[in-house]
This record gives sequence, structure tokens and C-alpha cells, in this order.
Amino acid sequence: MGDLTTYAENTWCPGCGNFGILNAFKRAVGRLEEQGIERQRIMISAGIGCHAKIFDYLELSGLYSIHGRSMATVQGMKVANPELKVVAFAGDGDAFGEGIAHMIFGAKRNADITVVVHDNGVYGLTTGQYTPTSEKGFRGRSTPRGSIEEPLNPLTLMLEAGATFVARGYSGKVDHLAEVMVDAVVHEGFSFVQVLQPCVTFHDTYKEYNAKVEIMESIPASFEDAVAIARYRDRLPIGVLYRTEKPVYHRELHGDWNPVSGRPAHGDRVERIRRLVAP
Ligand SMILES: Cc1ncc(C[n+]2csc(CCOP(=O)(O)OP(=O)(O)O)c2C)c(N)n1
Ligand code: SF4
Ligand SMILES: [Mg+2]
Repeated sequence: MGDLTTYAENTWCPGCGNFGILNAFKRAVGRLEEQGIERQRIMISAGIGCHAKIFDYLELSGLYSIHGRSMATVQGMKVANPELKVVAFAGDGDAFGEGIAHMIFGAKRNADITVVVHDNGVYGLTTGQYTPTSEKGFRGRSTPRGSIEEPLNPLTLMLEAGATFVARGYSGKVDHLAEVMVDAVVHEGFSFVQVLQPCVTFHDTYKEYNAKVEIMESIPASFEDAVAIARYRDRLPIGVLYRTEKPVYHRELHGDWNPVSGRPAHGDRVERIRRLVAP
């Protein structure tokens, strides 16, 4: 078995936080395989942006989606074949701009998917416009005098929307991030991982993150504690903030039936259709 590396040439800027996310996910897949989740059962998708190139750099099955739609794409994969473990990679613009409805409704219905958001607080691929998570005052191509808007807090938003697993990692803490990713994929239900990811070219946050990031010793005791910790600004705790169990969407929809393996044979389907349309 290879190490998931593909033939694609890597075009991320040297020093980009995306490298840490790629390496963490490769490690996570290795650990998932040790737990009996073979890589053939892991399907991925990505939106459009610098983050999305991760799709090209991972030797895994999946579907390259469009801007803001990777989380909808993997929901479809899961409903079609519940035996799969599905992971959507998204940018902060992707997830909380164009695709915000899919994030909220995926969490609300507790779709059994994992969403990894590469949160660099900027539209990287399109060269530096502000996003929903850019801090007030952020200067970029579309906000040369500084953004005048307050940023969204992805963690509190996902907690309130109903996500059953909410975590934060940092691309500069690769091993910790790999552990968080493993827990997210193993979790049955909507798992959201916000990854703090410096963009060295348009939003270099290494200094701030290295000063503020701290690994949490344990999962906060309650939902309210998770919300309070997610609101910290002077420090940035990383790890699992919240985890709970709730019925998952595909089971509520069709119980234990698997539309792929439980699909009736061609002849049976034709017969059923014939009966349905019979006068
Ligand atoms: C519907 C749609 N709107 C806009 C674009 C143009 N577009 C491509 S990538 C991108 C920004 C990506 O930013 P983000 O999701 O934060 O990813 P990053 O590049 O920072 O990793 C935009 C606006 C598009 N491809 N499709
Ligand atoms: S523009 Fe930013 S996010 Fe995109 S590859 Fe370069 S450093 Fe990474
Ligand atoms: Mg971005």
C-alpha cells in the first residue's frame, strides 16, 4: 500500500498551512486503517480553492466538487452507500460563504459526514479577498482599507446548528490534528473540524497562532462550556470541543437498508415498474 501520494505536482506556496493539513490527513488514514477502516471505504470531496487541491494530492476515491458544494456531495455519497466514510474538504469561503446553507442543514439533520474546513480567513485562490471568517480590519484586495464586518465564529455556528462533533485543530500541530481527524471520521454523525491554517501569501497568521494556540487536556464538560471556549479570542484552544450522540440522517431515512448492496436486480426493478404503471 502506498502512502496516498499521487503523481500531481504540488502548487501550494512554500510554507502554506495546507501542507500540514495534507500530512495530518495522510496520518489519519493510516490510523483509521489500523482500526479496520480500509482506505477503499473512505471517499472524499473538495470545493474550489487552494484547499481543494488536497483532492489531487490524495490517492483516494471521491468526486471533485464545485465551490461550496463538497459537503452536499458527500451527503449524497453517504445516503447512497452508508458503508462509506465520507470526508468533505472545504475552504472558509467555500463553507461559510457560498456553501453556508449546506453546513447548517448538514449539521441540523446530523448527516453522517466529516467536514474539514481549511480556515485561512481569506479567499486564497482568487488572491486575497476577505471571507466570512476574516477579522475586522483585515486588509485585502476587496477591503484595501480594512474589513468593516465582524467575522462569523464557525465553532459556535456549528454548535448551534446541531453538529454532534465539533473540533478545532491547527495546521502547525500535525500530529494533534491527525488525532482530531481520526476521532471526527470515526464519530457517527455530523463532524466538523475547523483547521486554523495560515496563508503565507495573503493572510500570514503563524505568529498569532503560535502564540495563542493551546491543546485542550479534555473535552469541555457541557455544551455551554464548549460555546464559552469557542468564544475565546485571546487564546485559541484546540481539540474536541463537543461530542454527543443523536440519530443520524441516513438511518432515519432508510434504516439499515443499503441502496447499493440492497439494490434489487434489474429484472425485479423492471417488474416493479411494470406493476406500478399497469392500468
Ligand atoms: C460559485 C462560484 N463563485 C465564485 C467562484 C470563484 N472562486 C473560486 S475559488 C474562490 C475562493 C476560495 O476561497 P476559500 O474557499 O476560502 O478557499 P482557499 O482558496 O482560501 O483555500 C472563489 C471565490 C467559483 N469558483 N464559483
Ligand atoms: S495563496 Fe495562501 S492558501 Fe493558497 S497556496 Fe498560497 S499560501 Fe496557501
Ligand atoms: Mg480560504
